[in-house]
Formats: sequence, C-alpha cells, structure tokens
Amino acid sequence: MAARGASRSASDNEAWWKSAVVYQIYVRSFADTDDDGIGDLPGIVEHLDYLQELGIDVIWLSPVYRSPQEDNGYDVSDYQDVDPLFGTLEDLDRLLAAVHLRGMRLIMDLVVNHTSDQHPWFLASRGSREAATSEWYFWRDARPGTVPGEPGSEPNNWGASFGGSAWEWVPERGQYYLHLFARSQPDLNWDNPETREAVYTMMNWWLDRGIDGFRMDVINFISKDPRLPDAPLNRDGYGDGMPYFSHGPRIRDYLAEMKHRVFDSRPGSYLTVGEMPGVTPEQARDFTDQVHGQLAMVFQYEHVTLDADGDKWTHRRMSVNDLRDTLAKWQTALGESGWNSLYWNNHDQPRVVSRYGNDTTYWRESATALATVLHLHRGTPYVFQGEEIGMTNTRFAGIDDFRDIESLDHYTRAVGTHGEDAAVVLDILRRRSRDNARTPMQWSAASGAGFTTGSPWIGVNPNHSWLSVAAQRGAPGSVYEYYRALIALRHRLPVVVDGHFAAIDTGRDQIYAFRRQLGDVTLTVHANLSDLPVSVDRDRRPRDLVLANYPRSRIDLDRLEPWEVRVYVR
Ligand code: TEU
Repeated sequence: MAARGASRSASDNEAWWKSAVVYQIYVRSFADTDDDGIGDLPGIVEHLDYLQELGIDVIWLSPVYRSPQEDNGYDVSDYQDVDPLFGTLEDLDRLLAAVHLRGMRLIMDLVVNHTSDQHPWFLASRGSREAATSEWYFWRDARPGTVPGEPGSEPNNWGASFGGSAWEWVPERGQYYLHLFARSQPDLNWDNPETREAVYTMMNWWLDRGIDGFRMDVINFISKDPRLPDAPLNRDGYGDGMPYFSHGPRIRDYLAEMKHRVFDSRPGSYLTVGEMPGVTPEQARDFTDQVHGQLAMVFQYEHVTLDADGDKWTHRRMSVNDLRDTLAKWQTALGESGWNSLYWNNHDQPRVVSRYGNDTTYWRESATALATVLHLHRGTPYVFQGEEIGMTNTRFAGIDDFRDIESLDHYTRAVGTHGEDAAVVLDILRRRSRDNARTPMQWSAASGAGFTTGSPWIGVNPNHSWLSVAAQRGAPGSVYEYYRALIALRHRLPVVVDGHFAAIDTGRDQIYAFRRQLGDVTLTVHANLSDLPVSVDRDRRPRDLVLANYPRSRIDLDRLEPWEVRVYVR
C-alpha cells in the first residue's frame, strides 16, 4: 500500500479494506509508557514499527474516550475527548499522523447503542422530563398495578447482559430506564431523531479529524421493537429480549441514514464494521451487499459460540465438523455479493489457541493452523493483539484475579444468589472469561512482560517467560514469523483477496480443506485441525507448496501431522 497523508483523495474510493489486515489494540493492555500499569496512546506510537513489520494495514483502537471505565471504556461519558488514563486528544492526533505516515490507517470504536450513566446527556435526562435530552433514552413507567421501584414492577421482564433486570428505577424521574448491558450503560433511544443527529455530528467530527472508519459496538441492537414486550425466560429467570432488540424494525433505516449523513458525501471510502451478535448469514449479506449494503462488513458470532450451550457459561464440546461447517457456511452465504470479517479473537473472547487449538503439546502448530484457515478465507482478517505470537489463556488463581464486569457479575450471581459451587463457577470463568484476552501484551520476559515497569492493572500471564515478541521476532519457525508470512501472502496474491471460495470434502473428519479460485490461479488449503495424524490422498505437487507450518524436510505427502496445514498455489 502506498504511503498516504492525512488527507483523502478520490483514488481512495475503491474498497481498500478488502486487501487489508486489521490489528485490534486493546489500549489498556498494549503498552504503558507512564508506569501506571495501564496502556496508553504514546505506547502505541512506540510499537508502530513492529506493526508495520508484521504487515498490518489498519489499526482498530478499542474505546479511548472519556469514561468511568466500568466496562473498560464501553461506557462513554464524552465521545469527543480522550480519557486521561490513555493520554490526550493531542496524543491521539500524533498517533494518527504517525499511523498515516507509515501508510497505515486507523479506525475508532463507536459505542452508540448506549452511553455511560455519567454522560451529560443521561445526567440531564434522568434529572427531569423537561430536559432537552429527556427522550434520548428509553424511559418507561412501572408495570401497571405494581408499586413503582419494587422488584416485579419493571416495565418488562428482560434481563441485562451483565446481570439482573434490564431496567433501573430513577426516583427523581419516577420512571425506569432501559440498559441492555450494565446498569451504568443506559441505552440510547435511536427512535428520537435528535439523538441520531447528535451521533452523526460526533462521527463527522472524528472523520474530519482524519480517522479512517469505525468499529460499531452492538450496532444491530440500536432499533428496539417499540412495544418492548415481555419475552420467554432464560436460565437466569429473566426474559431474553434478543428477538425484540436485535435486528429491530428500523435497523436498516438507521444504518442507511447514518451512511447518508456521515459517509456518502465524503471522498474516498471508509472501513465500517458492525459488531452484530446473533446476526444471520442472510442479514449479514444484505448489510454488506456491495451495491445496496450499509456497512463494509459485520462481526458475526456463530463460530465463537459453537462451544457454548445456550449461554456462554455452559460449556459444550465442539467438533471439527461444527467448526468447518460454520466457517464454510458463512463463506458461501456472503459469497461474491457481501463481504466477511474474519476473526478468532477480540477483547471479549478467550484466546483461540487455548479454546479451539491445543495450547500445550501443539501450541505452535495449532496457533499457526488456525491462523492459516482464517486468513485464507474470503474477507478481511483481524488480528487481536498477542494473537500473532500465539498468546494463550492465563491462570487465574481465584476470583480476586478477575477484573471484567461480566465475569465478576456472573460469579456474584452464580455463587452468591444461586448458591452454585464456587470451584465449579471459577472453572468456567477460567475457560470463558473475557479477561483471558485482556492480560498484558507480552513484549518480553521482563517482569512486567515489557508492558509496564509499574504494577499492571491485571496480572501478566506467567508464560511470558518463554512466550513473547522478543523470543519470536526474527526467530525462524516462530508463530510471529509465520503470521508475517501469512499476511505477506495476502498482499502478494490477488487470489487471497478476490478468489472465489469452495469447500473441499476430503472424507476425513479432522481435516478442513478449501479452495480459492481467481482466473486460472487456484489456492488450496489442507488443514488437520486435530491432535491426531491423518492420512490424505496424495494429489499435491510439492513444488506448488507456498506455505506450511511443519519443516519442509518433514513433509509426508501421504499424511498430515497433528495441526499440520499446507497451502498450495498453482
Ligand atoms: O460486546 C457485545 C456483546 O454482546 C458482549 O456482551 C458479548 O456478547 C460478551 O462480551 C460475550 O461474553 C460489546 C463489546 O465488545 C463489549 O466489550 C462490551 O462490554 C459490550 O458490547 C457493551 O458495550
């Protein structure tokens, strides 16, 4: 990609994000320069050369806006300022300029399904029905015939994502407000045109500052069924309102309006990726349709919920078949008209090498095999910080080691309210907690992992003694060097970006194989996604091999070793 300055030109008009690799930075855990144990914006600037060497085209910053940090920044109290924890607006401008100078781009997280309860919009709204922002949130009276403010008088039976009822009583106003997430994250009322205008104005302000797009937090939740009806009960005894707020009646109108009011009048194109829990392949194809769609791509959830039984706290064994079928289904469904985002990890997911791979015996092999199938799919791949060195889940000794609002809430509720066995609850938290993703980036074997010289806000994974950037950069055969080669393949071969996808049935349960086709070029991936070797039909020519995660001297054309992957192009 050619170097570019902060200004955009008409030549940026093509869908540049199709050939890009995105790197997600969870700023709080990336690099700390002021020794307060929390990562910051200057810390990112120090590592831009590293990201460039890796081959990254776009950086996505998790929220750095002013925030009480109840949900680590997904509770915004000022959309147009940087939280002092991370630096200043000037630091952000400097980062943006440094990113652009290297020919890379930067997108911001956009959290507009809800604000923080400390946002001035909400403070005014909760204070008075006469306030200018009175109708900017969902305010409802108590259920008729009940005593307002008493349990059971909530306007409907929905539960909140981080526990309890989705409604909070506000005596000053004599009404309840809706919060699909924590009590400190009131939902914005998108049905109110002024609310929408305020969001678009803010988005335009950021784009004028030079950013290259947005990752949109739970954007498929912004349109709610205006009746807000009761819903069938889930395991926790609350109604699951998903059918009434996910993909609501006006979602397409709002996203089309946003596109029109924010993006259409600007030269060039922008990376817009909507996070959409529960989105179906058909909906995703329509949202990302290259002609009529509203977004560049969406984050779907199906492949990261295959090991959960109903809710994320109930584990279920996932088979290679489940995974292969899901991945192939999304590739085929979005086909040539839509566009996929490709991800294993983010700040909400446990580390994939511990989850779907094998983080002991076949750590290196499974990290690289999973990377290969993901990156060689059709779509835009996302690397979550540390994934490129094969970072794993960590060891949490006890509940005091957790920081995440969702994890802590689950523990309190399961152990405190429902009397479940603490050891059992801790076990599932160790496996599923979002904090697995949030341990500090492992730069080196130093005591703070090279992340901080202070006391880190969350414990460093003890395996940084051997698992780090310092140990892998320049080391032949490392996970890091493999990621570099994989990313380089995308930048070198148009078939990786534009090739048609077709699954290959090898008749072997452990193998995921597929083909990408562009003109007369065919790229083929054969991956053994298991701990057992498997025999294969000998039909490949070794000289077509462009990438492999076992040493070439060890390649046996009649079998795939555990987690072995081979990529052929001819
Ligand atoms: O996550 C959306 C979401 O649905 C999460 O609740 C997700 O399902 C959960 O983390 C899985 O356990 C987004 C953000 O990515 C997340 O960090 C925020 O906490 C959430 O929205 C609220 O803003």
